Amino acid sequence: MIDLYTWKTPNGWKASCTLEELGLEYRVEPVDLETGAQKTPEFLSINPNGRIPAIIDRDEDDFVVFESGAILIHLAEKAGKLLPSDSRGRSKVIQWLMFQIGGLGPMQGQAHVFLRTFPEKLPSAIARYQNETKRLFGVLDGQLARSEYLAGDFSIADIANWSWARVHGLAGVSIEPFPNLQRWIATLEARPACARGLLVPGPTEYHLDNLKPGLV
Ligand SMILES: N[C@@H](CCC(=O)N[C@@H](CS)C(=O)NCC(=O)O)C(=O)O
Repeated sequence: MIDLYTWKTPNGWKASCTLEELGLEYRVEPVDLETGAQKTPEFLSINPNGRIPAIIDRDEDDFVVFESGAILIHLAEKAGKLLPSDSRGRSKVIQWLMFQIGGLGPMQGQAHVFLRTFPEKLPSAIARYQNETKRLFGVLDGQLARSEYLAGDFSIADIANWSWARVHGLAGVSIEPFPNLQRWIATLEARPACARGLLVPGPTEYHLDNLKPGLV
């Protein structure tokens, strides 16, 4: 049994969609970012970084994992799925997972913040992060022109990047120039397990006219 601490955001969906895809049993502990639940002493004792997601693996002496990439690897290894065991196959998946964690997530997240929630409108900051997000979408599109999924078979790398790319509109970056990215987003949206994961811990309230500061 896994306890999943999460909220309705791309990094949260990475964990919930992975759990659904793997068919692992889990319990949801909502961490309402809008009330600051992620900064309470109780949650900071689970994730000292005060961000979601985090898990507690009850089958492994209550082993705690924070950082979404580490969570996805832990879950994939636990289930023996979505991460190859041979060293090169595994490396390819981890490369594209790191691409999301170190690149797409931070850049797209900042594009969203500077575009929609930052108190000042700074055109140069907005352009910087939107351009970088667009460049990274181009990298994904190029890879997806060569293969159906990012790293061989469907994997945790796909779930991680898709969780962000699907909400490109929040960052104001169009995917219109990227047909392979569009095709792959549609493929993942159609997976029943991914669709279930997107409803954890509840239906999303992401409407472009109803965005709260700093939650991505
Ligand atoms: N590097 C972290 C980033 C986690 C993260 O930024 N989570 C956001 C939600 S998508 C969050 O908890 N934001 C609340 C806050 O910053 O207080 C990971 O990949 O787990």
